[in-house]
Amino acid sequence: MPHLTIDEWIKAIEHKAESVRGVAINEATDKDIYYAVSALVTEEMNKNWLQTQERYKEKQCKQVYYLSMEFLVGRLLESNLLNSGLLNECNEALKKLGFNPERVYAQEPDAGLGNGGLGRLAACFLESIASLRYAGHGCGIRYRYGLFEQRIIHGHQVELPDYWLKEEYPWETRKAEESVDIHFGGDIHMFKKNDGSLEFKYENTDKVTAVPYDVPIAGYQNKVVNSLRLWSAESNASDSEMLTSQCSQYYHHLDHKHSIEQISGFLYPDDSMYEGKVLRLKQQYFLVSASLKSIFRQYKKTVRRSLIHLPDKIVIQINDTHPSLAVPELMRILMDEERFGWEDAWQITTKVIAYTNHTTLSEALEKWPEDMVKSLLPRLYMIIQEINERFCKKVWNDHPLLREKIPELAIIADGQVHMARLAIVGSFSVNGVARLHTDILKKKEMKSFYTLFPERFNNKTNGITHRRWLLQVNPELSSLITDVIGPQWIQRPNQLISLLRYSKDSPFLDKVSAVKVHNKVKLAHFIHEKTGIMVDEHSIFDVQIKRLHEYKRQLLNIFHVIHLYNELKDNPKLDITPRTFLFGAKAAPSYHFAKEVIKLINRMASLINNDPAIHDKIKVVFLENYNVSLAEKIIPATDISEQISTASKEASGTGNMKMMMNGALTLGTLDGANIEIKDLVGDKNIFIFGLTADEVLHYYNHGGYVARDIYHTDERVRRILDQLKDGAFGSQEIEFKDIYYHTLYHNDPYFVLRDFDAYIEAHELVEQSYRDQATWMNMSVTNIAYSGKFSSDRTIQEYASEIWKLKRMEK
Ligand code: 26W
Repeated sequence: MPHLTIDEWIKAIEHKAESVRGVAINEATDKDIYYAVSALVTEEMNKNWLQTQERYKEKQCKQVYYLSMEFLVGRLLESNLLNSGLLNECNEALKKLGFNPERVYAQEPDAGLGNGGLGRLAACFLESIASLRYAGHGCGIRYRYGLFEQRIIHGHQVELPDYWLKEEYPWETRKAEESVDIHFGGDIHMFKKNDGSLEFKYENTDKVTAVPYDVPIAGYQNKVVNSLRLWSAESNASDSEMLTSQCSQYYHHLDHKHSIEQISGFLYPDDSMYEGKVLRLKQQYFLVSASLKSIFRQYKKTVRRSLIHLPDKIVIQINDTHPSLAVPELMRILMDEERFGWEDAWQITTKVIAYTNHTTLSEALEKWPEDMVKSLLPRLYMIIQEINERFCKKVWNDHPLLREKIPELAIIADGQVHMARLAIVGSFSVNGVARLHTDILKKKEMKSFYTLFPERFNNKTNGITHRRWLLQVNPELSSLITDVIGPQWIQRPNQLISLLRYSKDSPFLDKVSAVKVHNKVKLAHFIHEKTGIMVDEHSIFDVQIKRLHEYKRQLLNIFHVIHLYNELKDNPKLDITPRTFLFGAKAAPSYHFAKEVIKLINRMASLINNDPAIHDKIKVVFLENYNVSLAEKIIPATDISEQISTASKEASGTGNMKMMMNGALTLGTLDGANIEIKDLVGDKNIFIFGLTADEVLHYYNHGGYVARDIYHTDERVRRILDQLKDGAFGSQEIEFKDIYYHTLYHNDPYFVLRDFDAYIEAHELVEQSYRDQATWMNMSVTNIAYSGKFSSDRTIQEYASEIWKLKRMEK
């Protein structure tokens, strides 16, 4: 395929449109062409997919399985073409046929099988694993409904179901013959065998069939194709079972079938907020049990050695605690099905499982009620109890100094099963996702565990795939880069550092600047089409795109906008660089405060954008339904990347990396990976403001912060808050008293008021800096040059050599 000429491509597309869609090319719609091209690239990938699997079997190389409740892959056609080396020819052929490639690719629904950072990270990791020729696969759930679709109606968020599987999804292959059965509930019978060992039999369990759907993950032009295996829950009651049942049981059967299918029905829309819903626990066990069974099957088929060698061949990375039932489930399989004793099973388990922590927010920590675990997963509950008892005994005996800490170390405590504790005790590696985050885990959040197991803790700073987030989304910038430093950066992103040589080269800077303007014009058209708002491509595009959460402080951002608006109203002649403030954010459906902030942003947008006194000096745009494909449009057009979380709260952030890589300058706090960005580019090339993590933690520990003091001393702050309370921005039904009371009477837990002054000052510096375009562009290119470190290729290399102990497949 790669050697097809453009004319051959045209023929192939015409042919496929006929064979898979039954249409002649001159009648074909964008959708028809989308399916035709997908079929072509699938054929190419399938050959390599088969060969890759054969090679793994033959070499019996060690493999990593990345278990995750979320894979936010977005659209796949363009990235599959790119990685298969077919993108340029395909684009040319499409144009010759009279199709707009972008419109064809836009026919694909976003696979929104994730909430935010954690899910998108999983997708970036799979791409880098394949591109670096590692044997590694994803295991997740094929939710019928992805994250809700967000509409903004009268300024309010409204959620619609995201039925992304409405039409055929061309990337998945159903593998019914590889289905496995998953058991819930039931009774456990214990037998003593002649040799004295115990045997467990389960009866009356609820059986659910897990059917895998495999999605190919192509490496960048290297013929490697790995798998993402997504499990779908099906009822296995056969028609004959239905037939023999009583009429009265017919509806009961249907009901039962429906409740089983619910297990892979929808993705829980909560990001960083734990909810003790039994269906979510079912989903977690479903993912874990199905994945482990399929891993065992694969191992037995290819390795054919005792399972005692499992850790030499397999490593399982669990993405946060959501799949941490892998620990007791692996123990169960090894003991009850494979007849290992406790000690051996424990040895194997704790050499196979590694755990990544993505948050220290206490409200996100998973704890399941003991009773729920016991009734849904009785055998796992017994195993967790045993793990807990042995662990607590060991602490008591071997670590007298930690005895008093046992209540906060115990896996089962106060009627709950603490999943992070289970994950730490049952794994050989615990990693955080940025340097500061890992330090906080060690020194604070998981201090006692760190004392017990210092060798387990390690940092793996996050990364993003630069092939999607630079090469694919910003082809113009990519070709400028390739023009001056050659194309090696695509496989070795660190080589972007060679751009430093051009960071003062005016002709080059002018071209980079022209590309930014081009991307801003494109985004401006899109904004106009979607919202009717006209924005000026010469204004500063100031962007905050991420889930809406108090700790991410979209509120601080909009307070600054209100402040600017107040200033302009007081002094309409004020000479400022025009600014476009862009927001994209979904709020969890049950998160009241977050929804209030969305309302406020939209309210300010309609007020400011339509106020003639402002003379278009500022515009505010809230783009609805922020998702991967929208991010791909916004990021290349960003000038200022808002990364303004309360220090210590954002574990890493990855949007910060994507925007830096596209030449945006970061306006941020010393939080998450912002710190590592700052260390690389230097203070001159980033706008840092606000409290440090130490200062924030000090306030939490020692008090001393009184939000009302700032309200009384800073009249800018007082004015804004009073405007919210007094209905200055609204009519009767639109008011923002909740924000007012929450901020002042709950003492502003995320330090919005405390950081306000520093934030305003940082914005002033941004505005001045932008006036000097030569310096600005120098800063911008410096950021691109240093962004190579934040490629997920670097992250994956670190996981592979330091945790997984994997070697790259030879070419
Ligand atoms: C149980 C509900 C729930 C769902 C998702 C709790 C917690 C989560 C995730 C941990 C939230 C998440 O996506 N965390 C983000 O992970 C990114 C990838 O490591 C980081 O860059 C972000 O800083 C972190 O917030």
